[in-house]
Amino acid sequence: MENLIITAAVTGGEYVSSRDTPYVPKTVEEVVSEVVRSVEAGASIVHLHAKNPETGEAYSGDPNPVLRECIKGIRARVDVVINVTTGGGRVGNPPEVWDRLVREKCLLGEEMMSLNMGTINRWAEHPTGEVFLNTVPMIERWCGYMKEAGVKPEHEVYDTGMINTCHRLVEKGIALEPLHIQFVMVGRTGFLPNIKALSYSLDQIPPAWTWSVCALGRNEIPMCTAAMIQGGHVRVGFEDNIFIRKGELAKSNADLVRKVANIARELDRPIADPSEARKILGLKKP
Ligand code: KMH
Ligand code: ZN
Repeated sequence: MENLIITAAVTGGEYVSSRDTPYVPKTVEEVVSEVVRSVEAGASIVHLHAKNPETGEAYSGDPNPVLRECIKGIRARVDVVINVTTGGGRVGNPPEVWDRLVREKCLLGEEMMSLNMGTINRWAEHPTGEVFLNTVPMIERWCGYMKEAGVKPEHEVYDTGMINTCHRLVEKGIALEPLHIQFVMVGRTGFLPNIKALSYSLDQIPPAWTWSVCALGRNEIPMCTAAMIQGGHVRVGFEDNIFIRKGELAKSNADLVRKVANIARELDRPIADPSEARKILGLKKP
């Protein structure tokens, strides 16, 4: 089995703000500190969204200058693979500008970006409304921009049909194999977070593709454990879960990283550092 890649989704993304937990990072400096703590605890990838520095909500407006500042701060302090969201960055930005914002994100010089593989009803309340819009033409264009810029997509798959869309990208020559898939087990409107759904999904992808799992709330740690056992990689962090155990808020993303790292150690699964993660995913350091 490959060493375990732990992704830390530290910012809370677009669903988690200071209303939910006082520990969510809001300012650039807070985001950078959470990244450093998470890397020290075992994360080799960090997934970034831009945040409103007062409220911890999604940044409304052009997220790219904020992301640039976060990246600069992270690069000054720690080596880690940076994965920039393309699913976020829509609050306050009409659909006509999304393409330009994604193109500009490809030029931030980072190694990975999320690529959401289909339209889905929102699984929780969201400021942009009820639908998370990711049409096939959007996916194809954005994958093309990433390919041009040498950025590796993390294909975010929320249900089984989206696996077919991944295969179509390969057939059309838009995505280069081996793909890296993130099974985003949000429940409600997408995959239920259970082992049967995961096993079925694994049967649909070639063995050479790499894959990871994230799940929300109390399902995060059990589904990450299921992934670890089957040779997959994991993602934890405030974007998906703010509790370290029932009724107790995690004080830092690093607590969640440490929790899965400890489980990996108990399972005798070594943890990948950033350079091992780059080898596993075929990344070129920026
Ligand atoms: N918020 C997660 C459930 C993205 O940022 O593009 C999925 C995600 C997607 O992280
Ligand atoms: Zn995200």
